[in-house]
Amino acid sequence: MEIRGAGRIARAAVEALVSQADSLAARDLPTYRKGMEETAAALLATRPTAVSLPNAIHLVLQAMEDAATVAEAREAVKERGEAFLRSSAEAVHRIGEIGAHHIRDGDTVLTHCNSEAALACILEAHRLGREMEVFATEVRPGNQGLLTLRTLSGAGISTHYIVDSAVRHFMNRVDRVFVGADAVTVNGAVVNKIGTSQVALAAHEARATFIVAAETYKFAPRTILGELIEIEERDPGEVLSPAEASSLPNVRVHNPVFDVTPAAYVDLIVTEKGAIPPALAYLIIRDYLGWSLEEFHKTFQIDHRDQV
Ligand code: RI2
Repeated sequence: MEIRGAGRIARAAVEALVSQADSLAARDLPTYRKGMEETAAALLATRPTAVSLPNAIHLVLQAMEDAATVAEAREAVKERGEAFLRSSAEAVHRIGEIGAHHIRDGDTVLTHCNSEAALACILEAHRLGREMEVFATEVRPGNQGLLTLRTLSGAGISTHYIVDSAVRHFMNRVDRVFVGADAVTVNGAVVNKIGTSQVALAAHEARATFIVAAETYKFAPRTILGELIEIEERDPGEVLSPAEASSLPNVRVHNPVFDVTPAAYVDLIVTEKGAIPPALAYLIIRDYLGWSLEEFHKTFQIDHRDQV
């Protein structure tokens, strides 16, 4: 929880890989590869939901594939890692530029949680001189809404702070909802901070446009195979203090930190490659992440009959 936001999590993991690539001592290439893979496994185990993490790690480790020596592998990982860090920052910038087109002068925008990509759209619209008001939610139990408030207030944007359960109450005043994503599945469903799906339902009912800002590496290739995104459950103590909980022996506290918004409630996904309807998620996975169903079959030697 020290590092918030799916994009920042991926960048922190890549920075760790680059640093490990530099310092890992190994006599031969297989030992070096094994050491890097162990590092990757440790990083992957930190957060189960944000698919930006495995996507970024996979991309960087793949760079070692053609290396013939330890020195070549080390250089390749560093180069690929640094390229990822640059392109990831550029992606957020580009998403901001594209997303800002969807905010009109006079709009009221609502955002939930603290997404760098979603905020980039709001900040860019503000920079372009669009008059707007923003509603930002509290985001129980982690209170990431406070981070959002600091960014918005710091930029001089007029902001209303509301508890999560007040979203529907205010939704009739909202024109656009902007949220980020921890993962986007092949069918365009969006996995994001808990409460996002309720925001989407309220937006749908009130006919407010629901826009997701997500870099292409937030799209989840393995969902092509029907794999589900694991929803992280965090410590119940974040919701109810252990002292309170111990006085309530018949109560079980649940703390899922992400939820799934079906594609039907998503109007647009703004990526650095352009804004797409959720139905085009497969194209992002195939064309920008390089994974197609055919590739999965080749890589994992999956028999078509097993897919039925
Ligand atoms: P960016 C965050 O989750 C929030 O769910 C946010 O909407 C999403 O990541 C995307 O954030 P967490 O990883 O990558 O902080 O756009 O739990 O910053």
